Amino acid sequence: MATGTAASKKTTKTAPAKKAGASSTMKQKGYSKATYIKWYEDMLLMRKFEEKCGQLYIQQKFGGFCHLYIGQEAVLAGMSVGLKPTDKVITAYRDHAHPLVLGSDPKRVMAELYGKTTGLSKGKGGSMHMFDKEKNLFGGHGIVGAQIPMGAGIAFADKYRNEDHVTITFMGDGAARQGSLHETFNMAMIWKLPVIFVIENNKYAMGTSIERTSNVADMSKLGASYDMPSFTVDGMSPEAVADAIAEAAARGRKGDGPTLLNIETYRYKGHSMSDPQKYRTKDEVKDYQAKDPIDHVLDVIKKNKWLTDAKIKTIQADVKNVVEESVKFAEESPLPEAHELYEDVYTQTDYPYVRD
Ligand SMILES: Cc1ncc(C[n+]2csc(CCOP(=O)(O)OP(=O)(O)O)c2C)c(N)n1
Ligand SMILES: [Mg+2]
Repeated sequence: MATGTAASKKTTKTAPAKKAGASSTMKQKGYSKATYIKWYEDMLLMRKFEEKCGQLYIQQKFGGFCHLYIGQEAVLAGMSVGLKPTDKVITAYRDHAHPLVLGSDPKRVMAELYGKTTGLSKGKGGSMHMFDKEKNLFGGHGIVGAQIPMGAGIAFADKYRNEDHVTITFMGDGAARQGSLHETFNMAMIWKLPVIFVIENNKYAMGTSIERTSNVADMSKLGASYDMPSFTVDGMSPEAVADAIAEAAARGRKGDGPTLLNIETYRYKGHSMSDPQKYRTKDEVKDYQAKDPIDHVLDVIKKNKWLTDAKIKTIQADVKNVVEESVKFAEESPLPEAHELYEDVYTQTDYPYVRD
């Protein structure tokens, strides 16, 4: 990973509250040809999968909610390099892309959206509840902020068992305003839990901007009163995200405790599928699209002549094919039977309060 072209200079990490373990000048590493190609493939899959989800939702192929990740892909691309596969991931309801980047079968992600038995959560969770135990994905949570204490709990379990894992706990800028964040931050710092709290700061909670809900708009300051190392990261840059997450993970593994990353990103689409987006201008959206992480990564690949145009076209065709196959699989899969409603509810199979 240390070879190849120098990473982009987009990093804007700052340490507003420079405390134990925090460095205000995190160095940006160069990333290899293989990493850039992987980033391109992964981010293209996330983007195309989500575009397809949007189309399918409009066609009423599946119901429930549907929150698309389009625009935020660099956050997960960076994570995939900064963490190990054995590390744990927990997030909110904008969660279709997480299993994709963690290596879950896209067919099972699509089947979950369709509510089919072959889905990641056996069709019982839908869009907001993607879980994959094998890939250490602990959901997919629809209650805003619910995953914040749970992420710390997972990290606590690893610390208690002397396991060398780190838990990354994603939350939105709106979720970061839940009271449980403060209890969690306090305990995570007291116990020096191996957890990375990531605010996926896309500037809005539904239609409400940070400026309308926060007296202090710099969200990295939320860690200050807990002396938690806290940084702001350019979330349109996979390099900056990978650097920040790798450094935070190293801190967690060393026993130095949690890190807060305020990752500044942007969602190009509405909050969910029914959002007229009156709270922002088209120019604001265009400004972020001009910094698109997929375009950036492809640019680096082309400038370094790492892939021929033919090979790039092959990747694009392969991604299209994976998405189409996932739709076919989801459509052809069976719906759950009524009796499945009572299964997987309690881990204790003879739980006394379950009746036929
Ligand atoms: C406890 C709770 N309150 C309110 C809601 C309704 N709600 C769903 S999403 C959302 C906005 C959250 O925004 P943010 O955390 O910034 O995440 P984003 O959608 O931007 O990814 C709200 C208020 C909810 N699901 N749960
Ligand atoms: Mg938000």
